[in-house]
Amino acid sequence: MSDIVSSDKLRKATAIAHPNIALVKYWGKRDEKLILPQNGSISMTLDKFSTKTTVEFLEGLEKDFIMLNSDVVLEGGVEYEKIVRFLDIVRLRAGVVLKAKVVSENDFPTAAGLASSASGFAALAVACSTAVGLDLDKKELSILARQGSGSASRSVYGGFVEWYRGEKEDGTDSYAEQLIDESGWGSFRMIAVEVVGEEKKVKSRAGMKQTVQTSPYYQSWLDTVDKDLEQVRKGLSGGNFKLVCEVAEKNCLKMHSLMLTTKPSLVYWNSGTMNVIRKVISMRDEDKGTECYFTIDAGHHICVMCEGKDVSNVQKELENLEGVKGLTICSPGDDAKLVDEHLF
Ligand code: 2P0
Repeated sequence: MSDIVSSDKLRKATAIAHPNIALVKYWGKRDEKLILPQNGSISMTLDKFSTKTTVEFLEGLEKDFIMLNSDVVLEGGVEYEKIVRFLDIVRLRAGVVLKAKVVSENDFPTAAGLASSASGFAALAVACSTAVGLDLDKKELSILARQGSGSASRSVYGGFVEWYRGEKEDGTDSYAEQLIDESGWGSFRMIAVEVVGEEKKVKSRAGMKQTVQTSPYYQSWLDTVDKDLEQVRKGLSGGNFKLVCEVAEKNCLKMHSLMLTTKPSLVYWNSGTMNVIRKVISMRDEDKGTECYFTIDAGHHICVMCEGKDVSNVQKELENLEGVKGLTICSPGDDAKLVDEHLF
């Protein structure tokens, strides 16, 4: 696809996007290059964290200049190449050859266990497409963000979001759409629990590839995930907290079963993660128990879902657990959007 733009459309642009946590997970690709998933997924966008990114395509730059978090200038390596590859997709589409200056800041530490690639590539897609003079709608932005990182396709939207698997080989039907906006279920809380421990050794991209190739349970995952999506969609549209979270927790456990049965095994949890899991289950199972559930991505950190009325109770139980470093209470966040204040 090519939408050649004239050079007077070039401008400096800045965007903000929030990370998301999946209720039904994405784990495995059917196309590595276009980043097409093996299955659809549903997530909640988190209000408390964000990535802000400024992009400008400039004369006189010999290579793309990329700076992250105020002081890290990427000079090469995997992260640099990932971003340059993404800029190349945008340049090709716009018919622009100029190199870009990209400055990006997260207001959350990578150690908080949230995938910065989701908010990172969603913010980059919005800022970069605007800076180069492309006028993309939300669907096109989601498709573009997806090509940076799969989960970024969902962070284009706020609230609760579904990313479709799609069937086409060119990926034009694999994009995200909003199911409910951020005000549609304002009492839903996702408590991001930071757990003490070392950074993960196997990143999601490599891990999910190994799983597709080696886990004997991968076909069972694919056979059951559509039912999970249907149930979560039903729970979200009917405001059924228990249904959404029961399915989300089971879906997370299924994904971790895939990880455990990957060769070599992907064991992301540690003792702190287990302490939170056990506490959530025991709080729920007590007489007049608190309605709370967990979900975990590819790491040792964990998120706990509850309703606004139960937050202080859940917080009290979790904050002093061994291995827990900190809690951030998140509500549904909003769409990725342009802002006026630039980073340079
Ligand atoms: C998700 N994760 O649905 C799942 C659950 C982690 C566990 O999406 O290779 O950084 O860039 O498409 O999006 C993390 O994977 O991977 C992820 P790429 P991404 O949120």
